[in-house]
Amino acid sequence: MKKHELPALPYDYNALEPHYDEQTVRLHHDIHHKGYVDGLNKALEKLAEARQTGDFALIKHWEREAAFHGSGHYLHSIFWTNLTPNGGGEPTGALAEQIQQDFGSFEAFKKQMAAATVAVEGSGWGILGWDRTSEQLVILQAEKHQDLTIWGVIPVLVMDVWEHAYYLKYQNKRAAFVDALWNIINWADVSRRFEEARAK
Ligand code: MN3
Repeated sequence: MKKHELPALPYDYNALEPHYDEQTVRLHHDIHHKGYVDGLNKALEKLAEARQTGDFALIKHWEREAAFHGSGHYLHSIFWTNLTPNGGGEPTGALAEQIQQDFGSFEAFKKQMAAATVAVEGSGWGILGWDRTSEQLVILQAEKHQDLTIWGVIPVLVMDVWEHAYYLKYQNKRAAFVDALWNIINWADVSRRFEEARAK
């Protein structure tokens, strides 16, 4: 069976300073993200075992574990590449045009994205995604990693607001962390994900 692996960071642990501090990035990637990869592999192993033995007594538990850890792993994999030391500013090209069309302006999009992300109840994410059904960009909140999704939406820009993502440096100031993220957004990556999502 195929094993999921923790992807390496595409930059050094301290590359996103001062907006995102080295200690948090190190813990976030090496401990938290790795935990989701390990949790997903374990859940998939247990489901394979259940198929072999025919004992599905714990099916709800392992399906839930697979959804939780799998969504955690996938969203973190997008999160790291959504960021870059040379980031910030505004997107260009097709993504910029689509944001203009679907949100009115980049400023209006940014305000809604930040407000939605800051207001996530408990642990979760702000997500900009491509909705293949309506063929437009939408902003979602995800509680934990997997709740409140719209099936068919492909995430292109994700903002992690679990406390582990910012607490060492920003304590309870989630809005300040979201504010800082805009300085390190990798719009080239977001644009690439958008173009790929739209082409599918
Ligand atoms: Mn996280």
